[in-house]
Amino acid sequence: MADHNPLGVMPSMADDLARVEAELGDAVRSGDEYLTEISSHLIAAGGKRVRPGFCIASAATALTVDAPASAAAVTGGVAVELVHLGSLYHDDVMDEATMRRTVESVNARWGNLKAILAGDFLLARASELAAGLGVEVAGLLAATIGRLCEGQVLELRHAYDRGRTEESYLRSIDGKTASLLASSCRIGGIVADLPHDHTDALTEFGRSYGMAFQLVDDVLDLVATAATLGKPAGHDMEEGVYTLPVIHTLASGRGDELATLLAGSADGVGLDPDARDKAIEIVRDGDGIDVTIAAARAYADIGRAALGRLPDSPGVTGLSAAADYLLDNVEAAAA
Ligand code: GRG
Repeated sequence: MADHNPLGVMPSMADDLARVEAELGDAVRSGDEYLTEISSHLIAAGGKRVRPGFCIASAATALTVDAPASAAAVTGGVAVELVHLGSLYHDDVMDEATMRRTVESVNARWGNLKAILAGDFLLARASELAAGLGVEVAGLLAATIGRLCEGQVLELRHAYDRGRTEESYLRSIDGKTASLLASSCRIGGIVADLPHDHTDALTEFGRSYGMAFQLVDDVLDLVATAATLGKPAGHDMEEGVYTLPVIHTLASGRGDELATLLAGSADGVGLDPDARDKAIEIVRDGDGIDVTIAAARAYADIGRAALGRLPDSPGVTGLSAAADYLLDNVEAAAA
């Protein structure tokens, strides 16, 4: 795990995540070498491994001292990362993305059909691993894949919709992002055989953190530099995905001005770079960014309160540090 990763406060985490890497490689090995190559592409490209880290840290809340993760916690982490990867493969096909994790996207390299099939293969391998962890984990992971689809379909239904509501936006990010972080924590709790109230508290932490995570991601899309993002700022607006800062600005005094700019874009056409930069300027000038960071902070607070229902442990310290880091990072970027 990279040095800046807050779960690094847990001494055993680096070794645990090295085990996750090895198991990820094993999980995507197929009898067909070509499929193995396509399915390994984004694993080799890196990624923060937040979801396996959360699964392992959640399982570690069962212990008061630092210790290597159990085999089941590592396998749970691999299963949730494989679902995340499968969703990235499919998401990049939908967005016609050319880059992911700083490398060429799978669809750009091998085409949409193979990217979809390799994404399916990743989900299949995730399901197989989850089944090995028991019926409850298998059922939970399957339900979570369904939640990702629901969140994504809701987002697609409101593409280019200048009347997209905050409620609809929050429901979408709950499904497409928060549900998998919630399940990553819950699976850690289940495999560690934690009492139900502890598993529920971890699930609530994961969901709240996931909401904050997506809100932060959506702010960064508007305030970070193109170099940091690996794509121009304002990409979501270009794609017709109107996130909370934009929804808030559309309802403000400069809403009509922004709506007129956005009306120049339509599915398949997009905003031209001048209109995009002007739209970013309008959103940054208003308080939509601050309102969104405040919403992220409120979710992080709910998550930390949920952790407060657990006894102190290295796992709780790691998860809490992750919530602090998320907010510190976006506040610095938006300053
Ligand atoms: C087939 C499971 C499946 C889903 C289909 C495509 C889709 C429905 C859902 C899209 C879900 C999606 C891509 C949500 C965005 C989540 C998100 C914030 C991704 C970025 O996560 P990071 O920052 O990425 O953890 P790394 O690369 O670090 O892992």
